[in-house]
Amino acid sequence: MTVRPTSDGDENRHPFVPLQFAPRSLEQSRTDADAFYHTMQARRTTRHFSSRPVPRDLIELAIRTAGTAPSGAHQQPWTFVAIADADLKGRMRAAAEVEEHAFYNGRAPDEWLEALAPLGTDEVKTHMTDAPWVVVLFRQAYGFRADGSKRPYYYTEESCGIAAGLFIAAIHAMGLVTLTHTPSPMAFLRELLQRPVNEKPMLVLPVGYPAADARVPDISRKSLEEIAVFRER
Ligand code: IYR
Repeated sequence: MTVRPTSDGDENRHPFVPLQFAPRSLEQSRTDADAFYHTMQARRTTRHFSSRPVPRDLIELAIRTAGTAPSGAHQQPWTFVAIADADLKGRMRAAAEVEEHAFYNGRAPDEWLEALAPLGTDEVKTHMTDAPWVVVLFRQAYGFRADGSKRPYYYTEESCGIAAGLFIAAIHAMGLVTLTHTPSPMAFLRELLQRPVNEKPMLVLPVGYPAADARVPDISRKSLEEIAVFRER
């Protein structure tokens, strides 16, 4: 395929530069893909964190990695707030536990609680105070123009979902653990963390080392046959 020459006069377009692409053999691709798959297959979500500190530069790297995600119109509609302040983590935990208490005691439909029962989740959020870092992903539902009016952002949920996945992969690849926690509702996070009105809290990600006695449910992942359909002719 040949590349269409870019027309002059399209002043809004970014300049285009050659793609940096390092070709590799099929054999190398298979080796690399297999290694990455095995790395990711070993990832587990745990609710049991050690208080062992994690230096800030590792959290910065995970956020930089998340920030490589593709996004609608390249608007990069995410803000990661990384909290190590024990007092603030304590206030976040207390507020989350208020909401979660209501969730587990009447707000959630029975069918939802039945779906969660095998995983042993509950309203006690020790991970919010045990983990040395709690990272909150805020989705920028829209932006602002220079005159302060609202500017639409596109596919912000998809974009932030992809960024969250890359963050989780980066944390795992550096030998740390994280948990995707979704206090419901979580609007209290915007107030506690003093974020602007266009930022909607989306995910709470405690990050750290697992506790020495960390446990995980004995569950398996769906097979390739269960999650994929190929149509080759
Ligand atoms: N938000 C609650 C409940 C919860 C919901 C689902 I779906 C989970 O997979 C796990 C928990 C909580 O964070 O405990």
